[in-house]
Amino acid sequence: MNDHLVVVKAAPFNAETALRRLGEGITPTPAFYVRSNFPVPALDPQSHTVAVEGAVARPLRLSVRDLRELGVKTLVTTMECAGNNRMALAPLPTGEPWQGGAVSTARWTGVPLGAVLERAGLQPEATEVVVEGADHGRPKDGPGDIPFARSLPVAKAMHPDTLLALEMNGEPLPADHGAPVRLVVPQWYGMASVKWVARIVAVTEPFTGYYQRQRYIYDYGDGAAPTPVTAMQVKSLIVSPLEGEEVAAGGVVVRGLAWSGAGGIVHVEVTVDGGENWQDARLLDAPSPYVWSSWEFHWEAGEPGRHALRCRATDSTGQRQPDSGKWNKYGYGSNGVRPIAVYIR
Ligand SMILES: Nc1nc2c(c(=O)[nH]1)N[C@H]1C(S)=C(S)[C@@H](COP(=O)(O)O)O[C@H]1N2
Ligand SMILES: [Mo]
Repeated sequence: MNDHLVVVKAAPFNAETALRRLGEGITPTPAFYVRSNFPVPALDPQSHTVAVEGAVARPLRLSVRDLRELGVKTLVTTMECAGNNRMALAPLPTGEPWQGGAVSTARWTGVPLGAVLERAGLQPEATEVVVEGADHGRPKDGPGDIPFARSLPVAKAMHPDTLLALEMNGEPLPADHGAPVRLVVPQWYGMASVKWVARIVAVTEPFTGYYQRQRYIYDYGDGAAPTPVTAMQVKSLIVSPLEGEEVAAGGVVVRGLAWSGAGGIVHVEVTVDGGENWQDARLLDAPSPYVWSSWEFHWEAGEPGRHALRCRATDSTGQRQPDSGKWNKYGYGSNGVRPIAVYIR
């Protein structure tokens, strides 16, 4: 598609951000990763409507203009696909073979989903809000032709920062990212941020759709009941130097990113000696808890040859990135520490 993205699947189009394009706070829109389960539905922003139904006092059908008139706000969030770094798990689980680039950050402008639910008169017996996209298809092990749909607990749906986004980085949403309206759920893995929103249904029973119960679940294969994938786990990565790169001996600035769906990053450590010593990296910014932090580390690059660099992050709740991500059947939440090989000339 362009030199910012590495294609993982041509149709439906799925691509991850080239690692050399990560690192600026906001990811330029053409470099933002794309993850779509089905072909992109062609929706006309002039005539498209969003139905709001189920356990509400006043069912609604809202045009994009009606939505905007409810009042928009803008926020910046980091979004990561739950399958990001699936390739790091062994044995490799089924699913798109994502390496590390299915994570990006954008500035979103939209209407709080809560404002829409309030306008519709959300009833007190509602427990979840199902958001359905206009895209559909037949997953191999699925129940036939189904739309992409996920539910949120009412509290998350009513959170003032859960947005029905109309704009991305100051422009109308591009088709691949859910035009003309998508959900943006800060701090949760990307599957919650339903694109091409067509229907919002307040329900009084737990939602059992395919993407709620058969996919985007943690199934550890130990016989325990699978649990739904929700918040992003703590993770960090090195964006410079990159895997395989050669650097001159002397002072090298190692740069990277770190994020967590549980809140801000308080600590990033780096090891350049095979894990004998972990040293603190310097956090360069303290953005909102919704946004990745960038960090840097001064490495005195000495002996010529191959060196393994590693980083690990700790978030404000004390969660530290594990040495290896916990294997699960569909390969979600893979947040283990990943060494990269760098060569000193
Ligand atoms: N309607 C719809 N919404 C969707 C998806 C989808 O396949 N269909 N994929 C989800 C997943 S798994 C992710 S990670 C994010 C990706 O959003 P992006 O393509 O804008 O990066 O969209 C989510 N929303
Ligand atoms: Mo995803």
